Amino acid sequence: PSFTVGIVGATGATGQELLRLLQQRNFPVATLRLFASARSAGKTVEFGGKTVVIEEAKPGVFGDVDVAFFATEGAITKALAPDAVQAGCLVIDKSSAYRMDPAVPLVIPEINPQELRQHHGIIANPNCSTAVALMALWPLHQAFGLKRYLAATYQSVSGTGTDAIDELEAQVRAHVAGTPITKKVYPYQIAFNAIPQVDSFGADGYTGEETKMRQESRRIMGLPNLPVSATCVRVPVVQAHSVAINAEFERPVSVEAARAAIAAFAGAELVDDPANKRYPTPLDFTRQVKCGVGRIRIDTALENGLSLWVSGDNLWKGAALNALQNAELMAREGWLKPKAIAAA
Ligand code: 11C
Repeated sequence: PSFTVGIVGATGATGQELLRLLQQRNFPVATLRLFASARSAGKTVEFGGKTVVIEEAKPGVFGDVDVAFFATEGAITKALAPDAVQAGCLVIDKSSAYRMDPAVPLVIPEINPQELRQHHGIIANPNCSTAVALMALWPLHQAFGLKRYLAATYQSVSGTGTDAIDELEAQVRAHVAGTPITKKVYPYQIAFNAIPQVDSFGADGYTGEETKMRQESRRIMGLPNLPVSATCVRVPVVQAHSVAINAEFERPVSVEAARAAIAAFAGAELVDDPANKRYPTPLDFTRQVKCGVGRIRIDTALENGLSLWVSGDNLWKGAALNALQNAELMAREGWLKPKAIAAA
């Protein structure tokens, strides 16, 4: 079957990648409906040789939509998703709005696909840093039993959105031209810098992003007490996040067995040949389906520990791709049906 597909937040960084992926991966789209803020309504987008006019995202627009990808901030999802669900539309949300709601499955299809069956109209997708980290940690957990992990992220500016990409580029240009550098999106200059703050601070001193990594890792891997401590850092990279991970396991580890586990996992590509300077970088893993894992070595400070590095596209596996993979799996399994067929 083919579907009436909606994208809410069609003009944003994730929405744009979703449009690219829908075409590239041949998702069965019968009709495409694009929604964005009133500001973008009326603009047009080319999709599959047709011109699609962007409509204002507002209640009442989901009547004939089978599946809507929400590529928006949590507040917008919260305001519109209940209306879409009411209209019988499956909501696949990339925001943080429903990730910790026990009634909403939070799914990475390579890890917990079975949970897609237990939805009540909304499927949540993980935070981008969590998704990228778990593409390395899940196969290692399968191999050795994950006990705890520590992480430091190197997050690209596209995680913040298109304004942040523009800000980085403008600051680089100003630097080269010798003109004053201005900032609006981030509290500090991002060009030629690193900012150890992603999202706002909680009472415990951790940022929202760091807390999400802990909570979402636990939920997706089904390890409710897993100790996780992260430091999330914004770096002047446009697309693809990287994470340096130190992980401790229940059972003895070896670099060879870890490499074999990563190489055998569908969500990861092993790039680990230090003698030849081969390891993943964000540029190499921009717009790639898999996340790159390398620099695997025995951790010198942890028991049964591994140190490693992973780079993966925050807008793909961290957002649009994971959302689409969830929809693809549901369509393949017959868990997602066009409304007309479902009603017959
Ligand atoms: C960033 N991870 O890179 C954020 C963006 O919870 O979906 C996405 C926030 C989220 O800034």
